[in-house]
Amino acid sequence: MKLRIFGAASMNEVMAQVREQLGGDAIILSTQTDPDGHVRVTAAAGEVAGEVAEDVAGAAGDGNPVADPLPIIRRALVAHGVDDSLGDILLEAAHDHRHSKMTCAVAFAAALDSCLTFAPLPETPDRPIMLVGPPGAGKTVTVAKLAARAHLAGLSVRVIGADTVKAGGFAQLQQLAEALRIGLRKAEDPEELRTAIAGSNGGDLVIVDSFGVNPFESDDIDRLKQLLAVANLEPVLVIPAGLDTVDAAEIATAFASLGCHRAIITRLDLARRFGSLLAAAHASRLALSDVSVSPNIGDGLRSLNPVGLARLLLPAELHANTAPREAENR
Ligand SMILES: Nc1nc2c(ncn2[C@@H]2O[C@H](COP(=O)(O)OP(=O)(O)OP(=O)(O)O)[C@@H](O)[C@H]2O)c(=O)[nH]1
Ligand SMILES: [Mg+2]
Repeated sequence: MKLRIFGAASMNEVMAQVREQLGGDAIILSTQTDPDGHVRVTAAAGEVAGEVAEDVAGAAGDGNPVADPLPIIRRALVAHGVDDSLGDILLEAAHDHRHSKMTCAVAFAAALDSCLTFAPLPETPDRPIMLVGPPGAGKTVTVAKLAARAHLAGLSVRVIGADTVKAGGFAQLQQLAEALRIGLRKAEDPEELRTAIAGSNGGDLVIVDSFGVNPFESDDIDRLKQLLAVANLEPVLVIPAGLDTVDAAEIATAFASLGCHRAIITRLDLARRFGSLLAAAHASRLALSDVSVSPNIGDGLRSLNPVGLARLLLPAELHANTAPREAENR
């Protein structure tokens, strides 16, 4: 999703720019006419659909437009333990994006959008995905959630358990696979993984569960590299909220150097400060993908977008008629 601000001498001209650059389905968040007649429009890219569009519409209606959202955003950043250097970058971006008739959530979302990347997992990725991450991050539960989500959407799902380290790791997946009648295979080593992936051709979604990796241990990294080398896989980092900010940034950066482009954040329900999430995404340049807010497989995952993240970070009282947990769940 992209939030963009357009400006021109007339509304017609500005809307032509919006249509040209964001397409006919663009969502208009706010319009403003300056005293000199110059028109400014804030719009979100048209392909945002469903819950993202609801988020955008909701945030545009969150509270009243504030004359200066920066003090509120600054307080939120401090409360979440965002360090000064990243805080300054976000505040500067918010400063560039603010204008009247914009609610605090939308101004903050625009700043987050310009400093971080958001890329939800596609429903049917063009290559198998392998969830990777530190021990206990929530990889296996997230594999189960992704598989359940795809299965419920009527897609064909193949799961491959390649965690040969944790006793009971495969049994965890087996229970789910049996309940949903999802195809599950075990891969004890890289060669078996290669065979399992080759045998999964034709599935809409192929997901591999991997073992916990300490990214600061060269043996762990070598073993993960061997798994990643067997096929054209997309490794997706699974990292929990609530870590120390610097640790989270270093862990995410280490996994980015192993080929990850996206991160799924788990245990959002167990954390109250999300500075580490911002630090990890900014330092590693990983795109924020989905978030997990519960250990229950049925509770699934929610894709994260700039507006959802802004609402998560801002004080709940700014979300008129929106309970804090609901805001986080979007
Ligand atoms: N509260 C909460 N708990 C979670 C969430 N995701 C996972 N968990 C719990 O975190 C623990 C570890 O989850 P796993 O999926 O086994 O983690 P893993 O990364 O596969 O662990 P290893 O295979 O040992 O590396 C379990 O108790 C899960 O129920 C979440 O979003 N919220
Ligand atoms: Mg596991």
